[in-house]
Parts: sequence; structure tokens; C-alpha cells
Amino acid sequence: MVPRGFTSPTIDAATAARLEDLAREARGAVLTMTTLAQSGHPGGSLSSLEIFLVLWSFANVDPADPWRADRDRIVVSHGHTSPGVYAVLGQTGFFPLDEAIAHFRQAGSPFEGHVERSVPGVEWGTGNLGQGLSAGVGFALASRATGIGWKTFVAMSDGEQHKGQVAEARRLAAKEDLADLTVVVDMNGIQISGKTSEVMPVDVARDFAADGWGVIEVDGHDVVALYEAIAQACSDVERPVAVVAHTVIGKGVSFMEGQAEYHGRALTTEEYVRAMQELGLEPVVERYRESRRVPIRAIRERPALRPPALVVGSRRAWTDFSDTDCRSAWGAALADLAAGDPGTPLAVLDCDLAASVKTEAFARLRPDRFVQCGVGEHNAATVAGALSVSGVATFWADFGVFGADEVYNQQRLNDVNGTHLRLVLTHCGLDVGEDGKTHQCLDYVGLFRNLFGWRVVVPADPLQTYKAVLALADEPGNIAFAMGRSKIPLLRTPDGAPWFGDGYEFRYGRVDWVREGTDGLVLVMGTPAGSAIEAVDALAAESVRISVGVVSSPLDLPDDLAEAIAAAPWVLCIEDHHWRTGLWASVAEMTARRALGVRVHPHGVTGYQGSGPARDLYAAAGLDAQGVRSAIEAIIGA
Ligand SMILES: Cc1ncc(C[n+]2csc(CCOP(=O)(O)OP(=O)(O)O)c2C)c(N)n1
Repeated sequence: MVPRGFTSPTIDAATAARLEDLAREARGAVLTMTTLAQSGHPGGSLSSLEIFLVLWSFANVDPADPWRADRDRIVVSHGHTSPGVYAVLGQTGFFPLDEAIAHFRQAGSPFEGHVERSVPGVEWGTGNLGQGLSAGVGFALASRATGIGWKTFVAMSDGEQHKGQVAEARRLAAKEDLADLTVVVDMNGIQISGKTSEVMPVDVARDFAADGWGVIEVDGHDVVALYEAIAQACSDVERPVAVVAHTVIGKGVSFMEGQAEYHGRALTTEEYVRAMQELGLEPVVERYRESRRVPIRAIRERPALRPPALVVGSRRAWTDFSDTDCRSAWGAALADLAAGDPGTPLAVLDCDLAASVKTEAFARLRPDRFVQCGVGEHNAATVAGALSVSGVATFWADFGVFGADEVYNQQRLNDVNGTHLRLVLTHCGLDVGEDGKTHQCLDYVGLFRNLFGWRVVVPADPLQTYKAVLALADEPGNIAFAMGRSKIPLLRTPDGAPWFGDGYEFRYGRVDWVREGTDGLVLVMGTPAGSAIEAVDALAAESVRISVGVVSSPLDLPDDLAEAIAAAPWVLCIEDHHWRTGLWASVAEMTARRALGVRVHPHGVTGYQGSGPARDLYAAAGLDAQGVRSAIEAIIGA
């Protein structure tokens, strides 16, 4: 009996023979499910089979308790090899294999075309190639941050080694000395368009070695050699190790071996029967056709895991925020969270912008929890996502263009994977100032509007920023805080008191009615709130009384806003954001869906601007008080 955990250096002959039998049967399961579904990726599934079998047979995982907190994390980065993953997970007892075979790629089934976290045993939904190693790095960092000390294994393909994110992840793993991380690369030499060496030559072993990894080359179909290589990798306490496993695509079926055609094509029934004969297995696809018509039996559901609770140290007074910028307020909130509870598993990621995005104070307080990812945002986004589903309160701060625009698909996959990330986007909008067009993140609300789970918070001044970050620090789900760069004054009541001062508590989804009037309704998001209030106060002095609602949660508008819109003669939306995809879009949607019958005027950014002080860019875009006043006057015909 070989114990789990790769503690034994090798496996005995009987164990090897059992694995070889299982591999042969798993090959049959792969072919049956793909032939039944008439889709899927049999070729790579067959080349990766021994890798999957060895990992799930000997890693410290428990099929009877798939989500045990101290389990080893196994990530399959080439998610299209799901038939191979399901075959092995079924064989090793994570769920009934028959269910996976019968309901592979069927609507309503968890056994999707690419692996998803809803399947017991799957740690990370993949299929967008090149992201799995980053997830593995996140899990390995989480193992350290939580102090639990599990091992992390990442199975990858050779085709995805082209991807730049893989290099980013390799380097971070080496820099962080993630010795508990082991990669196994399925080097079958084939991908969709043919030979990997011709599609895009990559020297995989050399690349890992060059970045400081240990490298072991092995025959990826020899279960004993594979086991020994992985055990050797696990015993290396100095550095992460990549096992480069040489394999054959389509392994085990003569006419599939080495053929790119079977990367993503299911066998015909005639081919299937031939293949099963070669494997010495009975063709059973007809039997499963019946089972496919019967509804799938429920499989166990992954229990929800909340992010850890955070405790705030002492809270600052509002006066601390009267002459600062929102990003400094976010940095203050983070430092207060860090000071509050030194024992909480926490991670703060940075991509070489700590001074600008105000995570420096945290880095000084908790250097052990500060992860410097360098200019590697794609990797950082996925690392942060994986950390956040592993019991670690995870924050990533970056400029808006890098934390949102640059990594949109990584954030989409974080959404798919149900992560709990706090993303802090600074330098958003024209308020980025002198950096110019390339740095103007004008679409953050629009981007996250497309993702089903993300929430966006756009605070209107530093005090609200501080309170919003503290209020939402340990909420489940993904939340992006978007803010500008400049110092901005606190919003004030007509009497001059700070609007978000003592007694104010941030609540997601609430609109702050900072001015009341019946002649019109101005809704404003973020930095231009001060301009809107100044313009409306000036008009009030001329007896034009306009309401101002400060909207900090543009993707979730409250019911009382609909009432205010319905009662208003007109609505004007002010935002330092692409005019079409931010606040105006949300308000227009609410107005249309509820048939509120009011004209909603946009007043946002209509094109990229040049470089210059933010106040000049605001003036040019009509986002200063004069510009807001002109927009109101254009509506009321003054
Ligand atoms: C980021 C990304 N680009 C493109 C694809 C489409 N695609 C799916 S598989 C594949 C190549 C597969 O090569 P490899 O991963 O080595 O798979 P194998 O043929 O060995 O199964 C591509 C380009 C993808 N899934 N993700």
C-alpha cells in the first residue's frame, strides 16, 4: 500500500500494475463519453491520463471529503482534457463514473466540456489556456498564508507554454520559493494546427530551468517513472519543480497516436468500436445512450467558503481625509485592517506600483503578506483569484487600465470560479491626469457590467473611500473599487459638515442624496461629484433647485432611485467614464425597464483626451463645475 502524499520514493509492482489497468479502463471511459457526446477532446485526454492517475491516486486528497481544508490542490490547466479528468476522478471515487460518461457535455450536467469547480476534485475552472499555473501559484501562496501547508500540483499542456502568463507565473513561483508547487507538463508535441515545434517552438525544460525551477524529464506513460519524478519533485524543499512528461497524443489507440486530428474530434461509432477492441474493452456506448436520456443524479456540491473575517484596528477621524486623494484613503483602510488583526490570512498583490496605489504602508506592516508580482498583471489577476477562494483575504491594487482593461478575461474567469477578490483600481478616468490616453481607464463600469458576479464601488471622496473599503473588506464575491488619482475635497452638506462624516455608514447600493430640489435631477458617480454639487449650489443661489444623487454602486441601483427618477422633470448623469457604458447606461436601463417616462441625459467622456493636469482635462471634457452647469442649462434652456 503506497501512502498518499508522495512520501514514498517509488511504488511497488502490484500498485503499478493496478494503475496500468486503471489507465486502460480510463482510456475506454474517455472514448465512450466523447463518442456519446460526439464532441470533446480525446487526444490530449489520452496523453495526460497517467499524469492524472498518478496525481489523484497519490496526492493528499480524500474522495470521500473532496473539500477538506488541508487537501492538496490539483489544478488541470489544459481544461479541454476534461474527459481524462472525469474518467480518473470517477475511478478514484469522487463521483460515480457512469454519471460523467452518460452526461458529459450535456446541458444541465456539471460535466462540462472544460473542467469547472462544480465538479468534486476540480479546484479551478480552466479552458482559457495559460492560466492554470497562476492559479497553482495562488494556491501555493495560500497554503503558506493560511499556515495549513498543503501541496499544489498543476498539470499543463505543451501547447499552452506559448502563453506569456505562464512565464509570469513561473517567475513568481521561483521568486517566492514555492517549493510545495509541482508542475507536470504533458509534452505530447501536438496541438490543433499540428506539431507544437512548428506552431510555436518552445523549449519547455529550458524555460523552467532558466527561471530557477528544478526540472525532471520522464516518460509520461510510465506510471512508475512518473510517480518517482513527482515524489522527487515533492522532496525538493528548495524550489518548485517541473516534471516534463514526454507523452503521445491519442496514446493507446494506434490510429489516434500522434494525430492532431483527434485533439478535438470525437470518434465515429465505427472508429470507437475499433479503438475499444484495441484496448481490449467492450464497446458500451449504446448502453450509455439510454442513461443519457435519464436525468443526471445530483453530485455533491462544493460548500460555500466565505473569505475570512477582518477586524479593523482603530478607525480614523474624518479630519484625516480632508486634504487627500481616494487612493490614500484606501491605503489607510488597508493599513488599519492589517493592524487590526495580525493573525488573519491576508494577501496584498502589487504590480510594481505600490507607491502610486498606496499599498506601501501595508507592505511595511506585513511584508510577509505582500506579494510583488512585477509587471505581470495577467498572472497577478489569477493568483489573486485563487488566493481569495482559499481562506485568504485578498486585495489587488493597480491602475484601472492594468487591473481591469489589461486583464479582462482573467477577471471574467475569476467570476466563473466564484472568487472573493477585492480589486482596487486607482488612476481611473481622465483623473489619471498627465499620463494621457494610454492610461485613461474610462470603461471600468462597462467592463464589469458584462460579468455576472462583479460589483463595482465608485466612491465620491476620500472619506467615503475609507468607509466603503472597511465596510466591504470581508464580503463574499468580487468587488472592484474604482477611484481617481487627484486630491479631492470632501463632499459637504449645505452647512459645510462632511457628508460622509460621523454617523455615515457605507451601504452597497445606496444613493446619497446630497442636495434636494424639484427642478431636475443630477446623478453623479465618483470624482466629479464635487463639480456637480458646486454647479447645483450656484444654481440654487439663482432659485433653480436641483436634486443631486451621488451613486457609488452603479451596477446595483436602489428602488428609491427609481422613485426619484419618476418624479423628476429630467435626469442628467455626470461621470468621468465613457458616457455610454457607465452610470448613464445603468440609469437609462432602469428608466426603460420600469417605464419611468423621463429623459435621461448623458454627460460623460466622449473620447480619449491628451495629457495634462486633471483639472484641465476635466474643464475640456465639461466635467468641472462650469461644464456641469452648462450641461444643466442646456437642458433647462437657460
Ligand atoms: C487562451 C486560449 N487560446 C486558444 C484556445 C483554443 N485552443 C484550445 S486547445 C488549443 C491548443 C491545444 O494544444 P495543447 O494544449 O497542447 O493540447 P493537446 O492537443 O495536447 O490536447 C487551443 C489553441 C484556448 N483554449 N485558450
